[in-house]
Amino acid sequence: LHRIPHPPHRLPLLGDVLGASRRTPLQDSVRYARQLGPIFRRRAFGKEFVFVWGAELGADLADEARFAKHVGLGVANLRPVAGDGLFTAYNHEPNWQLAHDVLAPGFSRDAMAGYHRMMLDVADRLTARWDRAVASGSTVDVPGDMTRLTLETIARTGFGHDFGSFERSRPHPFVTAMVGTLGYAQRLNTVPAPLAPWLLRRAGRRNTADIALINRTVDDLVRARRTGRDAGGRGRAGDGSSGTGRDLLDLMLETAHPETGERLSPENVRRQVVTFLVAGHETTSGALSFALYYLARHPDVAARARAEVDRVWGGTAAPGYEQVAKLRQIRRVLDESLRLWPTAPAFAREARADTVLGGAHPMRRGAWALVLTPMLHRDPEVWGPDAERFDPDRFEAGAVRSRPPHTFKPFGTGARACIGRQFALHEAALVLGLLLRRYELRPEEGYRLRVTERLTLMPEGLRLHLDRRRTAE
Ligand code: MNH
Repeated sequence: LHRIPHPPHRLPLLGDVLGASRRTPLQDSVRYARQLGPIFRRRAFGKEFVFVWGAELGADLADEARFAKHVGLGVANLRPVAGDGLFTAYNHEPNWQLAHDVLAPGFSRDAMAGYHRMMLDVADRLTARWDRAVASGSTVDVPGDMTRLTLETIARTGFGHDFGSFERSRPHPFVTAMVGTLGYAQRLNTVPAPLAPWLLRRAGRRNTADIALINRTVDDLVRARRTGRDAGGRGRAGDGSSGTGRDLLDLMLETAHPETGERLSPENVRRQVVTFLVAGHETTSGALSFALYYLARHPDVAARARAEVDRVWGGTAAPGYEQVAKLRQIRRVLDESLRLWPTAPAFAREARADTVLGGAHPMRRGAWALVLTPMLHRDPEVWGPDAERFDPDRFEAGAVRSRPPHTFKPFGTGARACIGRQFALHEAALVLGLLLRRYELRPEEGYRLRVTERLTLMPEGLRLHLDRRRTAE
C-alpha cells in the first residue's frame, strides 16, 4: 500500500480533505487522479480508498477469474433499503443467483419488445408537457423531466404502476424519499463511522422516514398485484401485442427457478422492486440529461442525428421496436455522453484470492479497489490528447475496434454488470429520437455545466429552450 501515491498534504484524523468537498467526492477524485496517476489512495475520515483507472489496471480488475464485485461504500450504505436485492447483494448470498435467473427473461429481447409500446406512451406524456412549454415560451427543466420519464417508464413496464409524475408539479414523494436515501448513503462516507449516529442524527431520522415511505409504496404496489388490481396502473407488459406477456413483478411472483424450483420470498420481492425502481431510473435520467446537454451544445451533432431519425423513421407517428436500434448516431451520442459522465461513476472490485494487481501491487484475498470510470474514460493514452472533448465519432465501429478492451465500462463489468443495460439504451435512444424529431434544442444563455453527485451524477440546473420543428407533424 505504501507504494501507492496519495495527495501530498495529509492531515491527522481528517486525511486528504484539503481542497476537497463533501458534495463532490467523485469530481475531487478525478482531480486527484490527474495528479497522481492510474492508481492512488485517498484517505478521508479514517477510511482509506484505493482508486484505479488506466487501460492496464482496469483490464486486470475486469478479470473475473481473479476479481469480483465488492459490495462496499455507497453500495453497502444502501443495504438498509435495498437489502439483498440484485444490486446490493453480496456475491455469496443465494438470493443473487436466484433473482438473477428468475428475472433474466424480463430483460430478454422479447420482453423489451413488449415494453416498447409503454415506453412510447410515457414519452408521449413528456412531449405533451414540452409542447406546453413551447406554447408558453418557457424553458424546460431537463433533469426533472427526465426523472419523471424514467421513473414512469420503469414503474409501468416493470410493475404496471403509474406514479403520475407528469401530472405533478413537484416530484412524487417516492422520488423525494429516494433522493434523500441516496444522498444519505453518500454522506455516510464523509463522516467517521463511529461518529455517524451522532453527527447525522437528524439526517438519520429523516432517512428512517424515507425508507419507511419507500417500503410502504412498494408494499402497496405488490399487494395490488397480488389481489389482482394494479394500483393506478394503466396496462401492463402483458397487454402488448408482442413480448413475453409478463412484467418483472409477474416473474417474481409467479415463476420458480427453472432448475431448483425455488421462489423469491415476499421480503426479497420487496427488495427487488425497490432496487429496480431506484437503479432503473436515476442513472438513465442522468444519461439522458447529459446527452441533451451535449446535443444542445453541439448543433452539428444534433443535426446529423436528427437527419438519421428523419431518414429511418420517416413520418411514422409511432416508431416500432426495430426502428430504435437503427439510430446509430443517437447511440453514439449516448455512448459518448456516458464516456464523459458515466452516471454510476465508480464500481468496486475485490480480489478472490491473494493476487498481484498489474504485476506490481499485492492484494490480499478480499482487498478491494474502486474503478474510477470517468477517469478510465478520459485516459489520454486510450482516448487521445483530446479525451476531454465531446466527439460521438469515437464510437464509430472502426474506432471502437482499435481501442484496448475494458476501457469503456459505464455499465460495470462481469457477472454483476448492469442487468438493465439494454433496457436503458432502448428507452434513451427512443426518447432522444422522438425529441430530436420534434424540437430544436437551445442551451440557456450563460449555462455552465455543473455536476451534482448523490452516488449518481446529474447536470445541475440544466434548462433548455425548445422550438418546435416546422417539418414535424
Ligand atoms: Mn444498472 C448494476 C450502471 C440502468 C438495474 N448498473 C449496474 C452497475 C452499473 C450500472 C455501473 C454495476 C455496479 C457495480 O458493479 O457495483 N445502470 C447503469 C447505468 C444505467 C443503468 C449507467 C443507465 C444509463 N440499471 C439500469 C436500469 C436498470 C438497472 C434501467 C433496471 C431496469 N443495474 C441494475 C441492476 C444492477 C445494476 C439490478 C445490479 C446487477 C447485479 O449485480 O446483478
